[in-house]
Amino acid sequence: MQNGIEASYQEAKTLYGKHGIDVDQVLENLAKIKVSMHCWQGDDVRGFLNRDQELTGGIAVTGNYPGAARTADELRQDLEKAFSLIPGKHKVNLHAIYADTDEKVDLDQLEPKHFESWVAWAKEQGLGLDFNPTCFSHEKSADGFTLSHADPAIRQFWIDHCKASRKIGAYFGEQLGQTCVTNVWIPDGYKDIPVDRMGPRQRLKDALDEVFKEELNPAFNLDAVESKVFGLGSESYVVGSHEFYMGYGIQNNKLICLDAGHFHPTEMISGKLSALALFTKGILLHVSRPVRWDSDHVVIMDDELQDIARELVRHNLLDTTHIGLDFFDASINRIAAWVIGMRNTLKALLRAMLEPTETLKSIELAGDYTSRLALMEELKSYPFGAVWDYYCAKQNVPVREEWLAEVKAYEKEVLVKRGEQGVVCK
Ligand code: RNT
Ligand code: ZN
Repeated sequence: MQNGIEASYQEAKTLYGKHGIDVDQVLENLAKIKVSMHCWQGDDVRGFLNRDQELTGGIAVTGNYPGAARTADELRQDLEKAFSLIPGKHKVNLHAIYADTDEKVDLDQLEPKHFESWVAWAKEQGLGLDFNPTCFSHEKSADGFTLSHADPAIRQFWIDHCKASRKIGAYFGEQLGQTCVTNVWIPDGYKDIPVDRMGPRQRLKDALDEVFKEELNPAFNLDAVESKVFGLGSESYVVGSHEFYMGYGIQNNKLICLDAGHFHPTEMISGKLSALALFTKGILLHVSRPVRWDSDHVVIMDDELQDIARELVRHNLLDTTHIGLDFFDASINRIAAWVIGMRNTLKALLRAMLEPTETLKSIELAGDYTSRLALMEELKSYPFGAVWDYYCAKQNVPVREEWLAEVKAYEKEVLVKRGEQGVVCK
């Protein structure tokens, strides 16, 4: 271990120890947390199934940084690079369009066999997998509707796709011995003020009932539903709103997915966790960063990220919460984007775990709000960085910004040698 890291760690341990925190134990607990890293940051949500389709559904990737992965092998290589710079063992979150096959197959016909290479790779790397049906970037979603489409044939296509996706999720879970979360998000909505707000919601409810009809082993697959309240092209009305999915999820025992970017600009998901947790069997998080809108910027160590982490730790929600990332920035090195988002998420969890929760709670209960504020503010400058550095060193990943040099070297050796985006080299 580098000079100074161990010594700083020991000093930090003494300081936290005064508040009764066992820092070694904290690091053991941190190592058990898996964060699901979203594959789609690696290639701007293009996937491999129908790469000629433009990205639709109101999700937009801006930027043209060189080196986006064009094949499953390239994406896996990039994911491996990123994971080598992130402490811990984690999961990869796949979308249906990332099927790795030479077969010409449409979304409603997908099967586990189209993902065999991902499973083999995940086994070899010791990773878990999560999954998502891709209800966008397809000719059948061109008018902005999928599971709530008024045309029964189109609706059926998306129902079949979501059913197929759950089976792929269960296959991941069974093969890897780790539960897969299959998350349904659809873009359905209207740009302008609708007349009938209920019809599409009734159709979505019925379609979901159909999708989830088949019971799957919850040890292998858990279903989640993701809401939003507005989007590009669905500014006036979103079928799968927060209330819709909160109702559906609670009534049907589904995980409710909260995406940090899917609410009104000052509405924070951290504040929702303690309420939702009392009524749901679990929560899926899409940790993201909205800048003025649902812009999906790279996750940084901002107040909301720390509040999310604090809520999970203070209320013991880590066992029932599935933490995933969801952002896409093509204006910077895509591997750096992953590493920054993952390291920040883990670092925020560590900071939260280094808080003297019980002391703070008892001060609050005693009504001593002066001490509560004073302590919470002082704790902000406690040396969590020394603990984080030690953790990275112990986990054999680069300490502090040392990882950046590795990303730059990889960019030079691998990424810039890739051709223009869109040129697929098999
Ligand atoms: C879109 C949702 C959704 C997607 C991914 C690609 O607003 O956040 O989770 O970002 O499925
Ligand atoms: Zn999301």
